[in-house]
Amino acid sequence: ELEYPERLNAAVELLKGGSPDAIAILNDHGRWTYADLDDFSGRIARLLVDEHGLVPGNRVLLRGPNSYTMSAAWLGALKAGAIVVATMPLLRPGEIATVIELAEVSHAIVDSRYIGDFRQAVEQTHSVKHIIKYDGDYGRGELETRTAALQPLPPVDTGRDEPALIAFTSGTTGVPKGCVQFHRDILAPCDTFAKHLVGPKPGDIFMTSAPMAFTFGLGIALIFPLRFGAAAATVEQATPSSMLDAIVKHGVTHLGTAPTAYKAMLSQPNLDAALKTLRYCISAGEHLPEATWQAWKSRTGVAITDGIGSTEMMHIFVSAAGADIRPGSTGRAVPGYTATILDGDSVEVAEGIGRLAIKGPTGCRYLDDERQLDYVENGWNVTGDTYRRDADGYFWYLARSDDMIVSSGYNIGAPEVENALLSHPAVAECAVVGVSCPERGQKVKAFVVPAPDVKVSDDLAAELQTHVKTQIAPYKYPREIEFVDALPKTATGKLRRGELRNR
Ligand code: 3SK
Repeated sequence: ELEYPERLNAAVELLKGGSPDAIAILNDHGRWTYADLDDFSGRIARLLVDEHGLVPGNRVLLRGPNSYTMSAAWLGALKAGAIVVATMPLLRPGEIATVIELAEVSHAIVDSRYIGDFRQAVEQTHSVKHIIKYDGDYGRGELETRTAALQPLPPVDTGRDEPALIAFTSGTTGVPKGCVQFHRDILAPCDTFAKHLVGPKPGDIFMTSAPMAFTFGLGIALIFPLRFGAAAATVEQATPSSMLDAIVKHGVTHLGTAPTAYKAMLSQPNLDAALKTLRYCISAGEHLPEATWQAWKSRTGVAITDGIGSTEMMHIFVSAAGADIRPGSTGRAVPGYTATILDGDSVEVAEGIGRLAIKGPTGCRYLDDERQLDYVENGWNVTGDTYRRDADGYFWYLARSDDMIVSSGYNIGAPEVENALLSHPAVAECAVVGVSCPERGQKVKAFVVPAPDVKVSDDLAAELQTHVKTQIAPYKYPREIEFVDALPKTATGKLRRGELRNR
């Protein structure tokens, strides 16, 4: 049982994790202590409240890559009593507009390099009244200059059961779902997964390729290191090579990224240099193939801690570390969580195959969305993954239970790609599925029925791919397109997606 006081502000608790003069965040632009982060986040809170009329419960959208300023804005919004709505940097205007509408965003703090898409989204919506720009970590933006002379705001007295974060996850129906996380939910993954499986301590330096808008990234880039007095190195453009360079440059000890990135890093020339400091690796976001785990272990000596989590549950709930690892298995329930397997009738299966279901200190709380009834069954959070549990309580991944495509760690809802394709005049009908792919785990494949009189060609396929990239985040585009005369349907007209997947 995790016990938190009734009055709790997660930002305040996190900033207590390290001594004031210890480094909290570092990157190519500088190194900042816990005292710096406390001070800057307090001044941001002051700006929001005194000059932008923010009142507790207002939603503050954050937009930009991981950085010191983004971290300070995240903590500052919480100190001001606001609810953070972080957005994945790759989202397109239409997708940002949906988030703004669903979360009823009133204030936004946006990296100036991402302002164009954001302004287009604001034009399509009505709630955003205050936009404050910042300038990466160069320190020259409006946020930095306007806060320079302000006194930090004393943090607002929030409750442990009051919302602190709305984290969005793509939905299978194409409409994203906002997962509401309370102040206590921000601390819970620190005090379960991070405490028991990772054990961060002062002097450790964490780094991730995942944006803070993805709760996996938030854990590694901010809340885990802060809770335990460690530091986070931030990278803006995380490619396998740039991550390894950053590990060398900043002395990173703990890395969190997706299986595809671990695989890609194995063939980078700068891997050896990174191994001088790197000693703890966390993988999540998609299934870690045993071959990748073995290859990484034999090349680097580091046993990757694999884990499965969800945006709904805030972070990882099944995992194993060190001597507990059984290669190929995701692990066991993280201390504090209970994990089980449910059969089709929602009955628990002691050993065997079924839907992975979880109970614990965090749980799904969708923002006004009836899909809550699909995720929570008799108090169990049903993740949508099919697993096998063995006699020792280890969970072995088999497949996604729904139509979500997981490609290179990104969750991609098939219907949102279909919607984007259908907005092109050459497409009459289409269906999108995930097909197995050695590099990405799964890749997005589209079956397209062309509109009458449209000639199919490789050029048309390329045009459709480009079109999708302009409609939704580019990583969601179909890497393979097959033109077909008709789609397989049931007697009642429902698409037989399974048949397409198996083609
Ligand atoms: O995909 C995962 O396994 C995950 C892990 C931590 C936090 C969020 C997610 C979706």
